[in-house]
Amino acid sequence: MLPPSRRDFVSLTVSESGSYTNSKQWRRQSCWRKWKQLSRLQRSLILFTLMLLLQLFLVFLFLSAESRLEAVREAFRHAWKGYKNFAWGHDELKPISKSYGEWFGLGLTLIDALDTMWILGLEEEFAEARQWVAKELSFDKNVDVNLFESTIRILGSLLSTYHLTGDSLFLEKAKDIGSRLMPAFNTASKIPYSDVNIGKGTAHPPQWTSDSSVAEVTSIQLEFRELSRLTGDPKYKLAVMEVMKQVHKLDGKQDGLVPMFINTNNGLFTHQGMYTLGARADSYYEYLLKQWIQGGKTEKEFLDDYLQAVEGVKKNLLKKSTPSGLAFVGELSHGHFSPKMDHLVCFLPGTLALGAHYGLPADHMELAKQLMETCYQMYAQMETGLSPEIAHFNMHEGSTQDVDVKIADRHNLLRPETVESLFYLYRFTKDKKYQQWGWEILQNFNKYTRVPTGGYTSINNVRDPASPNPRDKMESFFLGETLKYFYLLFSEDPNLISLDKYVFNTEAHPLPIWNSL
Ligand code: DMJ
Repeated sequence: MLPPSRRDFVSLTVSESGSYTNSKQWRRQSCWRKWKQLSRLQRSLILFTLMLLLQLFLVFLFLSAESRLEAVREAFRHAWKGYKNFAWGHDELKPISKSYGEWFGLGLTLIDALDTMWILGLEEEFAEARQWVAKELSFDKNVDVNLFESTIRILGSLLSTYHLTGDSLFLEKAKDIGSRLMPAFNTASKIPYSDVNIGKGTAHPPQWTSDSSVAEVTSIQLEFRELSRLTGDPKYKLAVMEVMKQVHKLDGKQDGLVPMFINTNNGLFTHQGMYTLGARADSYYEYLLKQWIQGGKTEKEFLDDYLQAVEGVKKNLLKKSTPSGLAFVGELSHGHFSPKMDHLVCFLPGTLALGAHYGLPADHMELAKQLMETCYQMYAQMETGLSPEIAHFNMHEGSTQDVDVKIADRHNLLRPETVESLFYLYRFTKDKKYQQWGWEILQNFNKYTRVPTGGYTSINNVRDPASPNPRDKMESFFLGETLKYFYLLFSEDPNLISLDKYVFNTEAHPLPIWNSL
């Protein structure tokens, strides 16, 4: 029995509103009293145990983050092993046939992966790749390259690697490829051709058309603008800004949404009336926001066009699926809505979240979260847990599943967009579910696309776990983007490529934000 002065009692106080409010307060006082009744030894023991549990919890968190980071490094090493053994210095690994494929003949995978190796801390692999760049890489070759692909993968990676390492080798190579790509802009309209011969200095459109794709001509700006800043030569920036100036003023947009093609002779949109956030338009929207960020938020036309486009998406392309009500972004063709969404569109949650981080309306973040869930479901609802290239969402009442996949769309090319968006969403919200979703996806890549002798392969059928049917190709963006974004997603360090200092190009190569230097 307690002495009278220490006996527990309940003191009730009436709040201003007249209700009794102190049961919590009472519990707190009672705990405090019990605590004071303990001996010093008992208190020390309890404190010690609590501290121990806290430390164990922190160690557990650290180890689970560390083991996920290590799993990404291991995946990279495995991919690199295949590339090194069977495709060294060539564009792409064919892991099943243990050979390689050429696209431009410029060691595309090796170059695309440079900054990933640096970020993952793979020093040995980086050193041997640097050696190859120093000794073997030559752009003085009679080859046709695609302006957009070589800008985002080669120029982008060289610039990024230069910034991360401070090694002037990469800047010299960036200047070389950058200047060799410039003939693409010698067109009647100044809208660049799709292809350039970097040895001959000639350029041309594809054989079947004089059009270029809108995404391609409007997603080379971050790289060429940065090249001008670094070299002090304005010609690169002027060329790409001219494209943006023209596209900004062009007729044929719908609520800020752009058609998919533009003619290099007259500079007008072609195939008008078709709007998508997928192939051939996707990174136009991404680069509007990112140029505004790169330039220190001063170039208002980019922001205006971006904000208008987001409204355009909401008004024309955003719908909900049945039965689960997943928000998705479809396509519009001459006023007819199609519930088709490319996996490529999954860059959008990340871009919207990045905009919200930079002060754009909070509802962009809400939309980002909804679309993120949808992109995750495009993986989770498949039998392999891997997304198809294209999903069709059901909208009619009574449908029992949200996502349908046409037979021709069942492939997975190891694309990065969903992992990219998961990275942004995790950085900004710290919600662990995004890391967990990414972890599931990485495990499914390991289960269905990893080739035992080295490398990962695209697959033909995400709906058949028993027979996913390998395509025998490892795209360079798997190393350049997908694995890099996995690593950044699992990292708890917000300063590992801080989003206040860097902006990622559309191939995941971080470039500096100018006013943050
Ligand atoms: C990459 O080359 C880039 O991310 C581009 O913007 C879209 N296609 C691939 C990845 O899917």
